[in-house]
Amino acid sequence: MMRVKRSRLILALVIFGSSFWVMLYWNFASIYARHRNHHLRPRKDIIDLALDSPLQIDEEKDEPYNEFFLKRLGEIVTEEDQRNYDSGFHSHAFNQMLSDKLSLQRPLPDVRLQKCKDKKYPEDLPTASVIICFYNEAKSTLLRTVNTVVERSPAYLIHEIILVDDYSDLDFLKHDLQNHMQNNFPQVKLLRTSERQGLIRARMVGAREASGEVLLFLDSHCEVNVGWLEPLLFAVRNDPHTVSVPIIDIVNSDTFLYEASGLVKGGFNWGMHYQWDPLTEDEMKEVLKTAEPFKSPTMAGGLFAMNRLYFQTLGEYDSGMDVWGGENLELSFRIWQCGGQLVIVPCSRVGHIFRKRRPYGAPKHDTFTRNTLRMVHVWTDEYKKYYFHVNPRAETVEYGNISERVQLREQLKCKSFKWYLENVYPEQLHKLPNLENLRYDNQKPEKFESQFKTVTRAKGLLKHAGSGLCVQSEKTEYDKRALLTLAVCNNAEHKQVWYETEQKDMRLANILCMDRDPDAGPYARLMKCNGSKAQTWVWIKKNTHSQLVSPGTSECLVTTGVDPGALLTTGSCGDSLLMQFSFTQPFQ
Ligand code: UD2
Ligand code: MN
Repeated sequence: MMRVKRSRLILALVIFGSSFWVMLYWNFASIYARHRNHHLRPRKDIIDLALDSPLQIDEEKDEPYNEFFLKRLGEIVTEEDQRNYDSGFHSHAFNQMLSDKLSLQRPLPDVRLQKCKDKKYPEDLPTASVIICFYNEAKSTLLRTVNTVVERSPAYLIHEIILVDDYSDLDFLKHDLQNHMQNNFPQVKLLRTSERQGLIRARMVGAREASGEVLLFLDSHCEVNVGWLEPLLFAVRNDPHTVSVPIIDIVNSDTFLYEASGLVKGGFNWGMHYQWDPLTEDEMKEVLKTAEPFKSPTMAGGLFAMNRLYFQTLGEYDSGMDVWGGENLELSFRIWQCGGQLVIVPCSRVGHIFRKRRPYGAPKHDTFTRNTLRMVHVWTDEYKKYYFHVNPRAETVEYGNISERVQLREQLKCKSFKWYLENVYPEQLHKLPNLENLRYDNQKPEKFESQFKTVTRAKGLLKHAGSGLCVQSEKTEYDKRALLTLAVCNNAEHKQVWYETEQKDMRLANILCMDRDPDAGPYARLMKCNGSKAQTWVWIKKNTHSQLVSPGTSECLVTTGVDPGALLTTGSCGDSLLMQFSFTQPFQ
């Protein structure tokens, strides 16, 4: 009896012992493998081909997405560094000097939800024609876009990569790119427009040349992340009328740090600017639980996958739209109103360099407004009044002939914008601007011609409700970029007396305009009046107080504090006391 028990004990010990060692080995092996993957380096020959002075990276110590590494790499030591840095920002509005030093496929943090890492996709996914349009893109960012697509996608799913050069004039793009592609990326087709078309028509050129089942559009300064492709294609395969969008992570335009974006969906404000909206609590719970695609009212525009034939039958893009802007909302509304759907795929992550300004001009002035007008007139029905309400200047802007697009809408038997708002974007229905209850807290407009022939509607002190202080500037005529501060109210014309004009700007002493241009710095300031959106202000009356909204961004004027000297800026509108103002009669 004892003997039997003892031998069982020994057997158990042996089994336990050996499985312990096997497990230990597996653990180490997988940690090692992960470690190696983590330091996965791009093929050196690819780096060498792409960059004039390839970067030496110590694989074990340096991680190109690590903040300290990037800081060190981006250090400006010599005067030449400084010149490169400046000229890079000038031409591309990002840190080209740093980009040029990074490899074409640096390791990126895998920022997917844990659930995504376990998902499996069928092998018979549709193939993709990746379409990348560019105008004067920097060499390193363009090649990094192409290279990450090639290296981070299963080759059999990439039917082709189509580059559309929208009539760039940079040397490398004009002369060497074709050869470079032939030698290094044979799956790339390079097309050129015969004159500058703008990104919207350039994409149509690419799409018409494509023959893959799915069109996959990318901007020319992206880095696709691990596993990006399959979930996008899977969503389209399951329903060809579904258009899928990855989560667009942020490649910081100055530091090139890769930052994960939150789980948000696409919306818009009544200036018809795209905006990111939070998920509802239920949506968020569901996404965290399943990591499945979720519906989005709009898309940012640059990155999406769409069945090629569906893109055609849905009317491609509006070819009357120029250069930049508006096409993303147009396509979003068209998809939803004409029977399709738009989803964001949380398991697909693509980094994109978000820039603070666009580094290129347009042959025609302000294409955003013109394109948006085309969209508004075709798709938004009676709701267009809200657009004109926040953007009154647009009423006089010419937008060309839209009859073909109106016909398209009829032919596709698309639903109304009311249906869209009620069913796809109900949040926005609750936030309609109040057309009646605008401006003027306590006075009737008083009309008179100013020296600039603008019509003044009201004149007064801009009083901050929270502090009882008034918005003022010390120096008007002398410093055209003076900041605005809170100060004890007084009647000094050149410091605190504001004139609100028919053009909806706010002029101090009827001379300089209140301006909130994010490119000019973090605060509101005085500037020479120029009729821009940054100088347009609209009063919105809330229950007990008023807010001054900048319709360009839909943000509200807000103070940084309640003491004299606090600065003025803008921020997301809310109920904060710091955002409450009144326009009161002077001299009281
Ligand atoms: C966003 C979109 C962009 C587009 C735009 C609205 C993302 C990440 N980006 O602006 O794709 O939908 O909103 O129109 O959602 N380009 C040309 N020809 C031109 C001008 C630009 O080919 O005349 C290229 C450009 O090189 C780039 C792409 O079009 O690859 C988008 O331009 P962008 O990066 O300046 O636009 P972005 O990201 O500010
Ligand atoms: Mn872009």
